[in-house]
Amino acid sequence: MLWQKGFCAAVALGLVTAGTQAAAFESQTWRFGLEEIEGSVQYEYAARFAELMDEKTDGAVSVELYPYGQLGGLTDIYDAAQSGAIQLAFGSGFLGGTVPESQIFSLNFVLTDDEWTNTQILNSDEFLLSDDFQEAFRNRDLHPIAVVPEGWQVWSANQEIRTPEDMSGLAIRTMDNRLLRETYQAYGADPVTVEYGELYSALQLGQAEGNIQPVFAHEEMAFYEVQDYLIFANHAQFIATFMGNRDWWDGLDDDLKDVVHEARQELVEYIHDKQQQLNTDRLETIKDEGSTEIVELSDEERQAFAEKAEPVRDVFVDMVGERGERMLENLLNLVEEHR
Ligand code: 6CS
Repeated sequence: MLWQKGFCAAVALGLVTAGTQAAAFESQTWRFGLEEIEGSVQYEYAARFAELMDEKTDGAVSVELYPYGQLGGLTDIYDAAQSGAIQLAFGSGFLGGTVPESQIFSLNFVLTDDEWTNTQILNSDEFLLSDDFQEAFRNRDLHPIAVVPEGWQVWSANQEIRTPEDMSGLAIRTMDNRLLRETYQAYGADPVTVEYGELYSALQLGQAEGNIQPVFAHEEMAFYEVQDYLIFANHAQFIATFMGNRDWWDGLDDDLKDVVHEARQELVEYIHDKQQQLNTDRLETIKDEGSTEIVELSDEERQAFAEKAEPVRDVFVDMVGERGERMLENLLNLVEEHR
């Protein structure tokens, strides 16, 4: 069953009162590596998580945030989480090399057209707590705690894109995973991989001709300044997984694990509202600046991309095997139930 908005937070708050009354927690510091800079969706999530942990443990648990750049590049963050050098991290597109099954979030035209419905499906017990999803991370020394959609992915380019033909040969930058490269090749593009922190100059110098980000990132990383068009196809949401080091997680007291689960439940609605607000506000900033053309694809135009994206589901299954196949089947069934 999907939650009504407001209901999940209320339930979680009820649990908080019951869950934290008796427990006294040992003083500890958790380091949290982010793939994004201060002011981003991941930063807002982590900052609220830190506040909640502080409140719920009477100050015993302190969460330190390490925004993008402080721990090195993206894969350095995942390495640090796998080794236990940091306890917590976000992982999204670049995580495909570490947790191949996480590329399920890179598939296009799989979820519904409603962001709140998708957020609930991805955080439901049936998906998040399924053995297959949990094992995909746990077999790589990580433990998935929550799934965080950060807004619709939006293309940018120096030309209008309405059809796959318009994308032909475009050196569009994708995050480093095979699924994304296969998807954009299926659209006819010629994808290139660039680290997040090097992307502005790659776009400026023409080494990359197009980009794929949620609006807040196009704005806060200033990518839109070196691209002429923002193109809304609502083909996928940007999705990150909030995860911990597996052995660290397994070593936590059950009371503390319960507190983390209470926090993650409260954060489902909090971050959904926050990401929508950030993406809406930052689109206004881009529009006010006045140098970017906004293009919205019609349902018919989207359909042409959806048809090309469908066979890439088989690539995902070939790449990640039976566990991935079951994960995709599970996700498609949940989407079908809630569409
Ligand atoms: O495109 C990227 O590499 C990055 N974009 C966002 C919005 N978050 C993290 C990710 O690595």
